[in-house]
Amino acid sequence: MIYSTWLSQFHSSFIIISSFVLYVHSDVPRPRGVSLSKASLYSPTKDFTCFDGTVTIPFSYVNDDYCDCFDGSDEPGTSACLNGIFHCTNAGHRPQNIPSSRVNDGVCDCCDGTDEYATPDICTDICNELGKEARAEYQRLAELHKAGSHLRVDLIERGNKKRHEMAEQLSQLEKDKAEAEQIKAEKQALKDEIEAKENEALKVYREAEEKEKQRQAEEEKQKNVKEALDNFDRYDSNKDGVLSIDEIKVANVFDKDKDGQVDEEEVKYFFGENESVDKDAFTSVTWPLLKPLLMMEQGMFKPAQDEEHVDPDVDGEMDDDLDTEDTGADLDEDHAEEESPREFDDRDISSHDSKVYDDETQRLVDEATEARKQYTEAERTVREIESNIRNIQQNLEKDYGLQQEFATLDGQCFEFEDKEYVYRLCMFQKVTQKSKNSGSEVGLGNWGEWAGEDNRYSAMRYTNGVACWNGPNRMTIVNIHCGLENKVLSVAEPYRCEYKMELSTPAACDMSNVNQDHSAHDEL
Ligand code: MAN
Repeated sequence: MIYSTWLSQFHSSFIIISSFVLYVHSDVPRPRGVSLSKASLYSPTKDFTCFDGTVTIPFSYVNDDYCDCFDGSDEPGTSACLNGIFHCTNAGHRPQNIPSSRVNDGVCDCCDGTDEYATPDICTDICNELGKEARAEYQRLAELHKAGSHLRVDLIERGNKKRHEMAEQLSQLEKDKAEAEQIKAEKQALKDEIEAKENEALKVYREAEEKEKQRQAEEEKQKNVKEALDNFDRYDSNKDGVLSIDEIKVANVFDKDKDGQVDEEEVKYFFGENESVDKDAFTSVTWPLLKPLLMMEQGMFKPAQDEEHVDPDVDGEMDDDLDTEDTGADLDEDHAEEESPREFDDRDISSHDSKVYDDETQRLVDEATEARKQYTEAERTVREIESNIRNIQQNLEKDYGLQQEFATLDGQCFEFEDKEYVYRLCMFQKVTQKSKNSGSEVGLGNWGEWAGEDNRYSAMRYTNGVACWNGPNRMTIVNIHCGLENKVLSVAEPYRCEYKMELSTPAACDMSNVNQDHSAHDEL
């Protein structure tokens, strides 16, 4: 109540003329800015109720340049309401709705100029001209779509056939897969059975191998002890069975840092916390530390540790330390043995070929090898079939248009060249850009989805291309137009690393799209 009282006071203070200015172009009288379809809602003999139903006002308040309705419906012909809509009839061309804020703003928005009624001189009615052009364009499009739709029918037929074939292939592959899995299971059973026998037969050899290893390890140990003791005797000059600090001070090999003397640190290194070592301590503590140094001096061993710990400089004195032919020979032999392959060192059954087994074992090994081979092949066959199934399923899941009109285009590639690049669009796969200078190829996106606004099949989106330097991943929108051939018409990069392609294809020649435009046109 308060609101309407306030309203009537407000309105009474204006001399309102504009609300009575009716748009007389049409047979149906209606306020300025009102479309034919809404004319009945504005009756001069009744109060006006805003479209949202919230307020009812005297009809004289309509188009009085004061906004009464929240939805702007009382001011279709003025710019008083921020959310108002001004309708221009545009006789001779298409009617148009514009935001009422553009009314009398000095810019001709409607081709009939009615939006600038306050200064009628600034706009000329160009609707007939525009209408003529639009009709000619419509005609051209209609003819193009008509011609293209024959090709489209063919694409639809082929697309459906392709889909049908894919479905058939899929069911065949499902059968093949079941068979292949059966074969794989059989081969596995065969392999397991033969491998069990093979394992049994090889057990003897493995045990022998194990024993041989232990024997060799023992032999090695003994050799090492002997070597240690031989060396102990070399340095134990007074032959008292104990190696003292004085005794090692004269042997240059203990001068680990090669500074010309065996100092305390070196003694500690070789003797632990002791003043001397007996044969046992020498074998277990000193010898493992000393042996690598001797080997190094012989050029047989290079430790993996830091270079700093290794002084490769071997002088004459060092040679003196090693002049016992026995020691050198021992080390040589040792080294040679390290390198030589051991008879049963390899537990990998497949490499048992080079080994000598008794005939029965060899037969089992051969049989098992063959069974393993056959199983691996059966396994590979299953994997291949599964991969084919996945590919077909992925294709079957793809949206190739309401009538499969885009199906045959899948995988077809079209190129476009500009000054710098060769662009390549592989339908439903990816878009690339190849520099003419460097020849390097950059991915501009992989098939993502249909992205048209009114008609989803009017644009494709390819996403997740190569990342733009300091920016997002490259992406491409492909706008699809009706055309008699499949062709990339143009490529642009409106924003950095965002590409726009125009593609013509008969798959998009659909008369119903043109007819939609035409029906809008008919509203005239
Ligand atoms: C390349 C091309 C261009 C792109 C720049 C962005 O030169 O992919 O299209 O704009 O990289 O750094």
